[in-house]
Amino acid sequence: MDHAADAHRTDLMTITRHVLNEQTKHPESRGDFTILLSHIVLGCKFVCTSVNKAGLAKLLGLAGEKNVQGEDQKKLDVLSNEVFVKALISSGQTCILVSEEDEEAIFVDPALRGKYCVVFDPLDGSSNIDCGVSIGTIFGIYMVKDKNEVTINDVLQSGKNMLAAGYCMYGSSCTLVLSTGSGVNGFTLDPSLGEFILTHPNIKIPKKGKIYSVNEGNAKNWDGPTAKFVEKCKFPEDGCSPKSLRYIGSMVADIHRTLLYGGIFLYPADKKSPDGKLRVLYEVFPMSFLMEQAGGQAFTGKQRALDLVPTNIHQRSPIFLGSYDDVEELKALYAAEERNA
Ligand code: FDP
Repeated sequence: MDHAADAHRTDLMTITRHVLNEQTKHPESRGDFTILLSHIVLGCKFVCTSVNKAGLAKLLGLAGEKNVQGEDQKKLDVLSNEVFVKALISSGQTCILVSEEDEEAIFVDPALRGKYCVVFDPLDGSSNIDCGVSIGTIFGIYMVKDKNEVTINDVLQSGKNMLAAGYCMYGSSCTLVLSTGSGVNGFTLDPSLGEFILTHPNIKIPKKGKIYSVNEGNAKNWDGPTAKFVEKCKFPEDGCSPKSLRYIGSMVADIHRTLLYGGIFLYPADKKSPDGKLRVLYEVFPMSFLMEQAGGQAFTGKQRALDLVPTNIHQRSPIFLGSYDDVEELKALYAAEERNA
């Protein structure tokens, strides 16, 4: 019997145990973050279960449709939003919530307030729900200075002020990837235990990758540097092999692959959408935070993504993120264009 392997198998590092371990590095901390995270984890488990049984439970389809009992059906993204909003408020640790699903930010009742702001997309990649492709929840966490005097500016901060960020991918397995600012760790849900177990410790993105990921259907509207970069991926000038194209069209799944295998994910500006498509607060920032923590880079075409300061909660930005060297190559093309302008 391999006792070492057996000891490893039976010594389960759950996400709560991992965060409590991290907490011991901050003697001043009182466990508030651990409580907040356990409520996020609960939301993820609920959404995971709902996604898995969506077809059976007839959760698919448009919000407002009636099911066979004549009851109003909730679309999965509407349901996921409700679950996360309720889980976050009931944690007692939040003061402002910004969700992709809600036009306005939610200011938590003062009696239930804590010191954290959570920005999130409860179910990203929703156009993929009905065909069973991987989708996910994305979240970022800020801390306010004074929970008694919160304003919208507490969330309109640059991404580099985030305390933590992560995503949960509902795919062939349910994987939660988290950074609290000291590296990136991945946890997989063991359905029999109902616990997320550390399966991908200290994720580091390869320095250079062999994959590019972009919606090429938009190519006719791209700017010069993006078009040139993609051309170089296909027809490299340095004798390297061309890169492979992989595009799921579900940000969490595309970023998850990019983190693990390396390469670059692009959602550029184009003539029709000069600000790109993806939202700064709950898509661009959390993914950029994770990418940098894993050793990669995130760039908007003009600046480091985490340096952006959004002026409205649903603002969009072009984004390029992935392996350090691949993003560096793209940055050089933007710099060259600026020199020649
Ligand atoms: P979706 O429209 O399905 O919700 O921001 C949402 C998002 O998906 C991302 O998850 C995904 O990366 C992107 O949009 C896909 O956009 P395109 O269909 O324009 O490629």
